Amino acid sequence: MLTTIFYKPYFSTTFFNSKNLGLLMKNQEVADLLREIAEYLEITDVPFKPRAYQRAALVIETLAEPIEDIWKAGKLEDIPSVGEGIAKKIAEYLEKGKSAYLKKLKKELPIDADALLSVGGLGPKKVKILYKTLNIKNIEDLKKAAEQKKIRNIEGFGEKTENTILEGITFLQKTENRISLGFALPLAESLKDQLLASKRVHTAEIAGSLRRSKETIGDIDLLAASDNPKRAVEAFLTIAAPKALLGKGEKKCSVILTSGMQVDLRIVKREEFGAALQYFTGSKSHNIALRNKAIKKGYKLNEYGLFKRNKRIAGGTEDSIYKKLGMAFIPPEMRENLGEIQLAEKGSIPPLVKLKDIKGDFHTHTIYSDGRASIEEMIKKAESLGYSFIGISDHFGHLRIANAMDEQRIKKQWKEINAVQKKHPKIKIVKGAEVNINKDGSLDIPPAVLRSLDYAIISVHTNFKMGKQEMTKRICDAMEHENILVLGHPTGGMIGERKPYEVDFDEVVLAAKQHNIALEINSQSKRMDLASPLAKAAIEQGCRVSINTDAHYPDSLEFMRFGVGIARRAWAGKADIINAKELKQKS
Ligand code: DGT
Ligand code: CA
Ligand code: CA
Ligand code: ZN
Repeated sequence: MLTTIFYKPYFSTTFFNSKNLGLLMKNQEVADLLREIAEYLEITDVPFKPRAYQRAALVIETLAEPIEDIWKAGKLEDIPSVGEGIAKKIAEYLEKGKSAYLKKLKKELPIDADALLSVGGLGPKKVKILYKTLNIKNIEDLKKAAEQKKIRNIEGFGEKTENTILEGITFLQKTENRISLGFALPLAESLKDQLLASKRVHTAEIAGSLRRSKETIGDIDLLAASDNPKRAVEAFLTIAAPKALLGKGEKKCSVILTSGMQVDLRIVKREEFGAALQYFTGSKSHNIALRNKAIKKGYKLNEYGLFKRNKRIAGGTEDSIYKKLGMAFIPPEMRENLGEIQLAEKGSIPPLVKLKDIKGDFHTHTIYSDGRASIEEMIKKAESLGYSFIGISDHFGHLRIANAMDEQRIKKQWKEINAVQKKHPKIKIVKGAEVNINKDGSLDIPPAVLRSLDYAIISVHTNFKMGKQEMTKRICDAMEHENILVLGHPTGGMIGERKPYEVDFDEVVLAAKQHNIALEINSQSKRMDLASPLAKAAIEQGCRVSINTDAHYPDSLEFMRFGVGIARRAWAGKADIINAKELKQKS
């Protein structure tokens, strides 16, 4: 299972640049194909090969060039980690749109490997046993067998595993249709930009949970103002090229994109735009509370405006509505009916952290561990973002799959950092490491090396399955060590893939506060960890937060904005975020 942890989350933002939105789709398709092949090989117990396929998938998904171009130039084998065998399979897929090899693997092992492996607690070995003993081929079979208490009787499974499987299925069904903010936002922005460029609308805006920066999105809501709604809808349908049309009216439509994401578009009149934006931004409970405030004042509030008797008194802008209701403007991220309306009435909405407040990133990887770029490439990108510092935190220790560094390699890395630092004097490079928290709460790093770092990020990458108490003790014990700046991805969840491990979060917050360790908001698309409710709770307890990208590729440093959105949902101000301050000299 480790493989999925390290290879799945690193998604290049280049994939979603509007100019190559379509072109790089194939790269993702090919990466998905190779991963699926890897899964079948892993279940069939083929040695080494699965890892090779996974490596190739990771490389291809972050390529900035369309894979078809590379194939046409006959250069597939020039791609790092792509050998002759894998190149042949890619070529076949690009030529025919399918893979005979995968078909053969599926024939030999007729199960839905992808789905079964995404259930928490199930690895390749267990999937194989379940197939051999109970003929379990898909999630339905699995659920039925678990409910009928058949799984507990298989050797090596037991009642606990059976329950874990059932919980895993419930989790998947609850989350499978929600998409990470990190995937949905660039796509929605591209659609919005193209709609604006079509000149069929005056204005367009992203609404719904996406505008509120929620970590996962049910569907994309787009809103536009136009005098000719019918033509605006037609323009949108041409741009979106959906694979399915769920509904279409004079002023709206609802579609499913080829990526599977749902988009709702509504077209309104210019003078209604602010009211519609307010309404369709939600949240629903914020809107209900706001509508009640309006009623108390003798007004009526709906998606067309704020009305006194039947006269519209506000609605062109959101600002005008909040103002007429006697409130300060409420940032979309705060609109969850958690007390923000009362604050707005008192005029005391706190100033929230902004992307431009961010001075640097503490969590990044380079080719010294499992990153894809050199130290200098990462530094150059950080400089282009205007950062005053950047922390390099390659994995250290025994995590083989993450290509973790040992003492010799980290010393070599420091030399290179010193050299790069000389070439780039304007940005301060800090020497960090990401250290695995061992099962017993010790750290996978010799104390002397830990002390010689500028800082360490500690995180859980192994042994996710343990009791709540045990996990809490493990993490709190680990925080006792010196020189720790950040607890990385504190809950360990992966959106749509793995639920968070069990831990007493209040205890973690207390320990972090006591040792002056910041909790991370990891902005990697698959992680978004901490999510906003926990980040908010931590900040309320006086705990500090570090918003990091966990970038394994230069462009991934741009994931920072997702984390900032989550921090804003947590009502974070600049002072709550350790990387919204200049670096302190190490004492
Ligand atoms: P999602 O898509 O599940 O991540 O969450 P939202 O918040 O984007 O929800 P969605 O797409 O169903 O609706 C978009 C917004 O439209 C929602 O935030 C508030 C507004 N809205 C939708 N249905 C209702 C409703 O029945 N009453 C009120 N007051 N507002 C609604
Ligand atoms: Ca939505
Ligand atoms: Ca919607
Ligand atoms: Zn990392």
